[in-house]
Amino acid sequence: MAGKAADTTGSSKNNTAEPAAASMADVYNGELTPLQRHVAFFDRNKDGIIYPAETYQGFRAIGCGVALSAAAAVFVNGGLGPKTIPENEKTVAFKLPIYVKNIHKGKHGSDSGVYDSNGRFVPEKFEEIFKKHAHTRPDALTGKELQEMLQKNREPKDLKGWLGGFTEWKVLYSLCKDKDGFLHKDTVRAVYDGSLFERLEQERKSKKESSKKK
Ligand SMILES: [Ca+2]
Repeated sequence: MAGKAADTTGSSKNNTAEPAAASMADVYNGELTPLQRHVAFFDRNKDGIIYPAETYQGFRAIGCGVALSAAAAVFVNGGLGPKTIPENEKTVAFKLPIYVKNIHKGKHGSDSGVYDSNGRFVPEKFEEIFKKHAHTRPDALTGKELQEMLQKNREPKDLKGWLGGFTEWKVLYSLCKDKDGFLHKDTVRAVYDGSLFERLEQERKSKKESSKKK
């Protein structure tokens, strides 16, 4: 009895190679979340992955010193990177890549909640920062008020997340405060929508250009 072995194994031979690594840049084909836009600045070659060298270049481009930029590259990529690696993505861990696509997975605790867990902007939370902490003027924070906010946001036992937020805000404050020591609301808003870094880089470039001409 030669039972007819039905060929049920749908052996669909797929000879086309999987489009693996190249697809990381696809993140830029769709609409970015505000959180993705915020970090995309640091993806200097727009391949969808931020390597430490790019973080370094990005920090330098907005006006941070060599030491801070180098430290940022190690700590930001070391801290965030591993959380953003896509499943079944083979990666060389010591290269500390950050995947723009998955940046929302790298969100740390003790933050202001202005980005939700999907990386979207939450206007109410943004307003809350200034309602709660801007005592001197409604549309800006002093260094002291910033400090107060950071203390309030701190979740117990979350030193790492808190340190991350602390550093981000301190860097922002030192780069962007006005001559009277105020960090303005529209500046902070521009951090969250991702436009501030590009603006800072442009400003620095044009400053350099004008000093060359002299
Ligand atoms: Ca890149």
